[in-house]
Amino acid sequence: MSFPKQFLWGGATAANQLEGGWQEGGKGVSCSDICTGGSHKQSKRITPVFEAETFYPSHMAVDHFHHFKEDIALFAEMGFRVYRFSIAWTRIFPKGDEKEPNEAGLKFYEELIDECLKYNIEPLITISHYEVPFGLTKKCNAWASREMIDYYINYCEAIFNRYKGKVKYWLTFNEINSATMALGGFLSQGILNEKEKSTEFMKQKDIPKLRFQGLHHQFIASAKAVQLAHRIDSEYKVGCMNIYATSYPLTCNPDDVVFNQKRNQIFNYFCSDVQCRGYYPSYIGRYFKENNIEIEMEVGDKDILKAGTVDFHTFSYYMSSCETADKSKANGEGNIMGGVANPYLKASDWGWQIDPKGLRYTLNEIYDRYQMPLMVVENGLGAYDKIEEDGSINDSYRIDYLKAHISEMHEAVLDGVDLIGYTPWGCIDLVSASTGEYAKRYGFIYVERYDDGTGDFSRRKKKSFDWYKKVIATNGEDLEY
Ligand code: BGP
Repeated sequence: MSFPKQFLWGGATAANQLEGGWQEGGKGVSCSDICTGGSHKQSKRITPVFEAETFYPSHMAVDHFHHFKEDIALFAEMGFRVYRFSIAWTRIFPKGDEKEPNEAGLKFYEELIDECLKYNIEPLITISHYEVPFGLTKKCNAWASREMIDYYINYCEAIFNRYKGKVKYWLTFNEINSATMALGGFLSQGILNEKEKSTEFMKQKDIPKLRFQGLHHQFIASAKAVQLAHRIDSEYKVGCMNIYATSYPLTCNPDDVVFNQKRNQIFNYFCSDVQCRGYYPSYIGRYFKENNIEIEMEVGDKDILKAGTVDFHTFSYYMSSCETADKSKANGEGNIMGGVANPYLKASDWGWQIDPKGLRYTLNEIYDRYQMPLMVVENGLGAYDKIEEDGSINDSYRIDYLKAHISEMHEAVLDGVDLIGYTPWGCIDLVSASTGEYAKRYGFIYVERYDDGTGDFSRRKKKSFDWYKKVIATNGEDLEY
C-alpha cells in the first residue's frame, strides 16, 4: 500500500510573504504591509503610520510578482501536482470596501493560474492569508465588525466568478484558529486596538471579546462563501484551514490530562468544529462564560452555519508541545503556541519542537472526528541555510525533517486516514510570518534576499529540490537521499 495514486504533492506560499510589488497593479495597503522586519530575538512591529527609514519586508518580499513564471517553472520541474498560494485581497479590492474589483489584480492571478494549468498544477487558493486590507482596519476595525462579512463575500464573488472552470480548491481563511490567541487579532483578523502608535507584534493590545466576535463574523463569512462557491460552480470544493498545534499532557496526572483536553478543544477544535459540523460545540459555552465573552448573533446565523459546512479539512503542522496544570511549569519555552517543552523532542533553531509522529497521531485524531478528506497544507523546517563555496546548499536537515513527516503521513494513510494532499510550507524561501525575517528559510528553492535589504532575488536549487522531485516522482515510495 502506498499513497493514493492521485495524491496531491506540492508546496504552499502566501502572497504577503512572497509577492512584493506592494504598490503595483493598483494594489492597496494590507495589514502585513505595515509590519516591520524583526527576528527571533527582536519582535517585528506594527506601525499604523509608515516610518521613512524602516524596513518593511512584505513590500518586496521575494519579488514573486515579477518572478512568478520562473518560480512556477521550478515547481513544475519538481513535479508539483498542486500549488497552494493566496490571493492578496488588496490587489482585488485595494481598500476593501470598493464596489468593483480592480481589473489589474484579477488579471495578475489569472496569469498565475494559467501558468499553473500550463504544467497541470492544480491551484489551491487561500482567499485570506494574514493580509486584511488596512483600509478596513481603519474603517471598522476589520473583523471586529460585522460589516466585514459583506466586503469578504463581495471579494469572494469576484474571484469565484473570474476563475470559474480553472480552479477547484479554495480555503476560506488561513489558520482561522490563530485568532483564539492574542497574536492572531491583528495578524489574521486585522483588529488593531491602538491605532496611533507603533507596537510590538507580540505585545499588541488584546481584547479577547473582539477576537471571538471576529471569529463569529469569519464563521458566517466562511459559511456564506461555501454556499456561494457551490452556487457559482458545483465543482468547487471549499475547505477550512487550521493551525493544528498538537499537545500532550505533560504527565499522566489527570489534572494535566484534563487541562490538555480543554486547551485542545479551544485551540485545535473550536473553529473547525464550527466549520465542519455547522454549529458551536457545547464546550465553548463554559469558556465564554469564564472569560466574559458574549457573542452577538443575528437571527438566521445558526442556519447559515449549518448550510455552509466545508467540503474538506486542511491544517498546518509544524510542532507539538505539552500542557500541564502545574502553573510553576506553565511557561512557554520557545514554542510560539505556548505550552511547555517535551523532554522527548528536539527543537528547531526557533524553538519549535520537531515531532513527526505527532503528525500521524494528529491525522488520525482529525479524521476520526470529521470523517472528511484531509490535506496537510503547511509543514516544514524554518532553518538558517548557507551557500557553500561551490554554490550548493546542503539542507539535509530539512530533508530529514520532511522525510520523517512524510513517513508518518504514510503511516496515517495505512491507518485509514483519507489524506488527499501535502503542500510543504514555503516551497520557495519567503518572509517569516511570525518574525518578519528572511533568515528563517523553508524553501526547496533559495532566494538571494537578506534581512538588511540586500540581494538580487536570484533563485537557486537547494539539495532538497532534487530530493523532493524524486519523492513526487515515486509517489512517496522513495524517501532516501
Ligand atoms: C503559518 C502561516 C504561514 C507561515 C508559517 C511558518 O503559521 O500560515 O504564513 O509563515 O506558519 O511560520 P513562520 O513564517 O513564522 O516561521
